[in-house]
Amino acid sequence: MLTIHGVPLSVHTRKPIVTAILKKLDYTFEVVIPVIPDNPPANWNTLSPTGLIPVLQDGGYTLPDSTAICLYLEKKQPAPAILPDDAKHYGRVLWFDAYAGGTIYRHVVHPLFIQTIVRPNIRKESTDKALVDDVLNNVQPKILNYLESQISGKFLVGDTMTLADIAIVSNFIVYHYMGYRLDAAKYPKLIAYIKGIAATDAYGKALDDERPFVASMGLDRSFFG
Ligand SMILES: N[C@@H](CCC(=O)N[C@@H](CS)C(=O)NCC(=O)O)C(=O)O
Repeated sequence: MLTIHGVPLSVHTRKPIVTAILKKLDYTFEVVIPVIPDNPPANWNTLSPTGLIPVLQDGGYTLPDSTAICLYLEKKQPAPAILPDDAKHYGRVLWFDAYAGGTIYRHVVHPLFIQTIVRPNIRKESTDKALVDDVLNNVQPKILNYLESQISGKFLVGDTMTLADIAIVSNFIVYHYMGYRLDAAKYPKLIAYIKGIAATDAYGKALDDERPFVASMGLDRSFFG
């Protein structure tokens, strides 16, 4: 049995969850909230060398990092594939996965999450509004324009859901949960794309499963119906 350690809400934890659901792999879930001091289990440093979530356990085998876990699950249960056979498609999927974690999360979703959720709700500190404005006005437009230019159908690469869609959309789930919205006049394809991926069976099930946690955090899931 697979165990995924993390938070249902987390951008990176959602990647192995959607992948496991898509591949019909049974898993159990262990909640670990790294931003809350002393929350991690006693052996957390051994399970997660970075202290970050997610971490997978498969029997005695332990694997951190969302991308490593998704690629492991791809080998364990190849169908349906989240990585294409075609070399160029394969390369593009890995690129979008890297862009999701290294750029969208790191420079947009993570700073917004710290300022919008962690500081006011968990640490009881004030939000740095100038930092939020800088992300929204100066950092995100280049990223959103780029994504808008890359979307030509239901999926980012090829004609089935890949790790690219799983990783990119996971960022925008949290973005919308925090109450931020994309400008429909500027990003119509991106908005339709996010809604389309979120409505697929596997993504929809993952989002349904995280409803109680989202509600308990007082987050806004109105964008997803
Ligand atoms: N490269 C890692 C990044 C994981 C990551 O940044 N996880 C976030 C949650 S989405 C986390 O653990 N944040 C807690 C912290 O920064 O202390 C992966 O893909 O798993």
